[in-house]
Amino acid sequence: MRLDVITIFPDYLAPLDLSLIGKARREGLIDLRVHDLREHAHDRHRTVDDTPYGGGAGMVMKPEPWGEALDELAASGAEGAVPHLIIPGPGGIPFTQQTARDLAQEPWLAFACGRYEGIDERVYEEAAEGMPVSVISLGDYVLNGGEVAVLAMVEAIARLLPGVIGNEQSLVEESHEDGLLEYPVYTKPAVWRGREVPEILLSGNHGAIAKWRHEQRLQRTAARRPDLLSD
Ligand code: JCK
Repeated sequence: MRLDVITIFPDYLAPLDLSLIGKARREGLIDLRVHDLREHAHDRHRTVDDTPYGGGAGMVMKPEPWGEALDELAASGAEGAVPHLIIPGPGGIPFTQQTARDLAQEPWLAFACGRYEGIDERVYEEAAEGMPVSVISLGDYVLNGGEVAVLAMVEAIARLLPGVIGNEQSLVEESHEDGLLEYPVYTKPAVWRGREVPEILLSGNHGAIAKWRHEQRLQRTAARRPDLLSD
């Protein structure tokens, strides 16, 4: 999968060099390219923002650098190919595991990271004439820009790609998704600071362990996420 990220803070994406995503990049499983929007701002101060028409607080990202950056991006692929453009925004549709699964099927994704109060609306309109565009929110809280959302979305998507996670069994277990939270997990030592691992897990009785884990998941979901049990 090819992934492009356009941002005024390329260094914000540095964590994507690390861990399993970094390894997948080095192995060529994902082709992730980060671009500096300011390379498309051509005035002396490489300006990317301006005051909002109609007034109001803060600044808005100017359309021209975005237009040039997206034109160049679309022209960089194979003949006729365009990316699915994801624009993180607090007013987008919610990003869920299903969104990650859907986007993991795409050959080419691009992420446009806004800052300030967001991007001039005409950029969305024009981009949508040449490529699929989705405005997606990481969740119901306010961030300062799209970069942190892109880190989360890229990690959630990339780990679903073949070969990115070493332990394929982890994904197999996840795919048995039934909308419940996970059961608690334990490792050695069997007693730590006087706290014992639940005896059932040491019993070797796999049927009883599966039953206990399911009960734990139900209890946990009722306590922490009752909304998931409503139906
Ligand atoms: C992209 C700029 C900052 C801050 C205006 C918003 C009422 C607009 C996001 N889950 C998420 N939260 N925040 C973002 C996100 C924030 C961004 C940008 C994504 C670009 N900002 C900003 C405040 C406002 N208020 C609520 C008015 C933008 C995602 N994904």
